Amino acid sequence: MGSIGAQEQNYDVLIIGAGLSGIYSLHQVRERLPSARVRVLEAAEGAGGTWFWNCYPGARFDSETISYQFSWDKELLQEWNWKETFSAQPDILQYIERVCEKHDLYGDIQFNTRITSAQWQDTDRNWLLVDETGVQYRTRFLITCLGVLSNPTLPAIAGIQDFQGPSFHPSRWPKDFDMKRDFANKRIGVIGTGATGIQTITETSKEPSIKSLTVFQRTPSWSAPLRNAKITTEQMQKLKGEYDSTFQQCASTPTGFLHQADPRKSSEVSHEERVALWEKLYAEPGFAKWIGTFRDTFLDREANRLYSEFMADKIRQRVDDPVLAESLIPKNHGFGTRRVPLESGYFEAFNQSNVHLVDLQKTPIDRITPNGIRTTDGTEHQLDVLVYATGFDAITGGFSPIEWHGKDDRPLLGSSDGETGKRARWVDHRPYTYLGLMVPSFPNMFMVLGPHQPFGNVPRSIEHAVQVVAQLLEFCQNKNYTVVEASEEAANGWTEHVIECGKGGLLNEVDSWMTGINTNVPGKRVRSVVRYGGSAVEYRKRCQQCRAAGWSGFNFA
Ligand code: NA7
Repeated sequence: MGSIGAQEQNYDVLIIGAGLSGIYSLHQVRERLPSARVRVLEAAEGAGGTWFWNCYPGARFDSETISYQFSWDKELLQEWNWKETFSAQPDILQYIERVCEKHDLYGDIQFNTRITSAQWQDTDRNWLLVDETGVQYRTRFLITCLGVLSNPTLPAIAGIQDFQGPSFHPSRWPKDFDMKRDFANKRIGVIGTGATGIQTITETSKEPSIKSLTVFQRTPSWSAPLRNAKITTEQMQKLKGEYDSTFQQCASTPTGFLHQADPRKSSEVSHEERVALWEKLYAEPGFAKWIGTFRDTFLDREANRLYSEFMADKIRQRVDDPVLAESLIPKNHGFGTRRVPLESGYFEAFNQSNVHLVDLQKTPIDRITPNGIRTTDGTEHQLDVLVYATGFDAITGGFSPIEWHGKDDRPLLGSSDGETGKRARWVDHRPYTYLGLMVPSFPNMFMVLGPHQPFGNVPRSIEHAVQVVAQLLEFCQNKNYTVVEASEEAANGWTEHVIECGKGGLLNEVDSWMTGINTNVPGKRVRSVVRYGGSAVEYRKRCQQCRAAGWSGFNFA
């Protein structure tokens, strides 16, 4: 690949982020463009992205480990022994560190480097990046590996700065945390009951030395059993022998998971047959109960209502106090229309005398005080520690901490009621992309797991996106192209297609991070289609067609 300058801070390819996307991008760039000067810039002090940051108690995969690891290193697949069906965060991080060591990736990853601005330089045909200390980096090509859930958001609640005890967002959990030492005899409060809150709450509730745990719930979640188990040596050997078929199976399903929907509609079968399938799924580990149910469950309101009622009864059976059980059952959205958090004893935690639920629909938070949380009924819930499991500025939000200037100085993000909104490519966080890989006006800037890509089984989506980006870079190198940019026509077509794919899906009719909502972020209060709702198989086919047609939809110079 041609050199772009003599100074040390000049690169051919820069990658932002050293999570799974970033480290595999580095590996692919090295493989396909061996002479390229490539570097990963990472804000954290270690690799792993999501799995580096989210070290809160209870953090673990709720997708099957076996299908949720990298598939590209066959040697490592045979070497690595997983301990559990759903791996815990420390084990995942250890695995990622092993990937980096084995492939000697650390030499090209620069940690503690937080990029704050990225500007396209039309004259030089490169990107100028600046980090928070003012150091500049120039690169011909830029691969953003920013993560879908990397920008944590604290709740927009009055008095948050007043709380005197320790407080943290789970994705910024103290690295030296020790549950026995730090939570012993403490009154702990958790705001938020999404997947993160549910893992944190369940794990914390199991610690016998805590004084109390108070859960502040605005919207209950349709949580269901994870059913984790240890993997024995014999089981691991067997799993290793099946990896080819495991990944083939993932490649054949719409979500990239091993599970797929039952081909029948719920209306086609009797009540007994429906319940038989639901009971079977409920007893299975992982997302079987979300993805494996009747195919109309997330398209047809009545089908969804029936399944939701079945799931509501399961919650009722697990919570001793019937009034409390009703508070824990979602009423404003159906099962699986938001991401289903999987748990290991979450509902039973509320049967403990030291675990309390504050239903914020009945008594909203008035403010955070120095000693706890005051609700609108005047009660002050006394707390020693406060956990804000209040989610992320998801998907487009990963791009927010960087000030983007594309071609003609166009911003990436802007609000419709501000000056920037007039020119921004993603007005009010509504994505506009081609294949979720590039944005017009942002030449040479690629996205791995950007908006408009399928998210399902994340490592499967990452591997595919990274390979497409690396192939496109290889194409540029072979043809001596120094600029590649998605055309407006292609981006219009793709954005329309993504919106079309989302129609009729119940998931797109519910507020959640998957529909672009975050009530704590101004400009994220209106739903938008942020992820590709078609099947991952279809997505890959479309990328393949684009490539086969000489990368149609991209302009080269
Ligand atoms: P989520 O799923 O976005 O959940 C955030 C939770 O925090 C949710 O229960 C919110 O209630 C609650 N929340 C947010 N802001 C507030 C305020 N201001 N007051 C009270 N409650 C609030 O984030 P997670 O981190 O749990 O999970 C994100 C993904 O990570 C997950 O889907 C997995 O893929 C991994 P709300 O529902 O908005 O009423």
